[in-house]
Amino acid sequence: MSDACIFCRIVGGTIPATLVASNDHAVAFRDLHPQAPSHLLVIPRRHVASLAEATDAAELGALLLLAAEVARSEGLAETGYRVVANTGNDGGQTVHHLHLHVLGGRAMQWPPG
Ligand code: IU
Repeated sequence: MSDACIFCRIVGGTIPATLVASNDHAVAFRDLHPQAPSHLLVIPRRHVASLAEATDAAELGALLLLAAEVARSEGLAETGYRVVANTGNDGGQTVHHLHLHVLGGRAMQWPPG
């Protein structure tokens, strides 16, 4: 937990967010600037700076399972969706607390920009 980290503060409840689901390891909430009709972020409760620093397989599994759970609850399981972990500068990561984007509700393009 880091007071300087905005996502740690969302986990701690000192910054508001629209929470949609959680499990022992992870919390899911709506992205403040949605890039698709459904755009959620799934983050570990623990501060992990990025996927490159992740070491705990149970934690990563819990993140992915929560991503699939929120995709189902958003009604995306039939049509499909995208899960993205922007990692580091070239990956486009701007918040340095590991997060999975869950995007759906429209057809995605490939390759991403
Ligand atoms: P990125 O992969 O690190 O670029 O994604 C960070 C995301 O966090 C981005 O989509 C922001 O809109 C989102 N976000 C948020 O939902 N709430 C916040 O308080 C902040 C960023 I700061």
